[in-house]
Amino acid sequence: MRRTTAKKPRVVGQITTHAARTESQRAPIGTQLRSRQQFRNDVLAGMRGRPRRLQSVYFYDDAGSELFEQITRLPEYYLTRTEHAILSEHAERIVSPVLGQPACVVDLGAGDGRKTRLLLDCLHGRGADVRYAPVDVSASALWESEQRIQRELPWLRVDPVHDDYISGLARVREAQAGRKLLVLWLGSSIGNFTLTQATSMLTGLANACDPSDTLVIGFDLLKDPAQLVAAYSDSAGVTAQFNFNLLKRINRELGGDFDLDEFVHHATFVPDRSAMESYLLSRRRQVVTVAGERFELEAWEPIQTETSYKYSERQIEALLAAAGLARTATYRDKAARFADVACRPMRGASLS
Ligand code: AVI
Repeated sequence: MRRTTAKKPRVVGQITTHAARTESQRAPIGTQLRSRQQFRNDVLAGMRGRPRRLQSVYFYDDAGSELFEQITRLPEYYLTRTEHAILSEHAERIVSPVLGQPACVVDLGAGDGRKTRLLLDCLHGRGADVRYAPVDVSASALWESEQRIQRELPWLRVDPVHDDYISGLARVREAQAGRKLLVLWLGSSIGNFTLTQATSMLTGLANACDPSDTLVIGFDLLKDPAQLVAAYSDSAGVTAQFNFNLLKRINRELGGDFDLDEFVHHATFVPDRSAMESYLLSRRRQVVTVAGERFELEAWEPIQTETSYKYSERQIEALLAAAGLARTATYRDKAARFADVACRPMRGASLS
């Protein structure tokens, strides 16, 4: 469970203000702090549109974060397990670019930290002088990852950064001068970004790094749609609960009156978008009210709640090139379900 109680994290960096954000609808998921007002505006705008859409960034309140942790342990949700196995098998090679001089592992959205720990343990085992900088817009998530990692790896110096990913990384780069960075953006988080968002995020990360730093990005790969649909429509119904939690949150925080029994969770693969798309379908014709505004839904009308893009090799290549990143290594599982791709900023870099 995410804790909300108090000991304040020792934090480098600053909170990005809401006022500074003017293009919230188009800003990348997970890269900004969002107020209640912003939540209300985004939900109302999304419900007025056709097709109706709710942004998946709003899944992650305390209950949603807990449900996501449960999803990562489901038999059908192969992503987390597979990436963990890849990192475990290739840890030595993955950390090798930062060996031989002081290093800092930067974690963009740490999650429960199990995967990052593998790499930190490996660096420690090789006698590396390493620090750890988790970056997150959520103060409670940051506090939790700091506490957890300090408990598990008491030897480690942790320098948390409360900020969005791009400016957080730039602050780490400055604060950790003289250290090579190993920047981790794991878990297929990039899959919840459109191609445009992913390109601008990676470009921003590339520009925030030195050419000698290394980024490792976790991509979920294109595969048999049957496996994909099972992963997003699990038999225990946890992903459905995760999806419904968004309606609960709207009811609680925005005075909504969604009747959860009147909606169905639906996840489908869309080949021409290389994406899994998740929906809530209205079982019947009904009127729902959010923040005093009425919405008339037809029977079986969809509300889209999430897109999870899946990548081919060619798409990864094109994305990295567009962002000014050069691939230095690719680590895959045997069944080619998932890939962790290591890369470096191209500007003036020698890729030795
Ligand atoms: C966080 N993100 C990468 C997950 C995904 O696979 O798109 C969120 C998720 N949605 C349903 N299950 C997991």
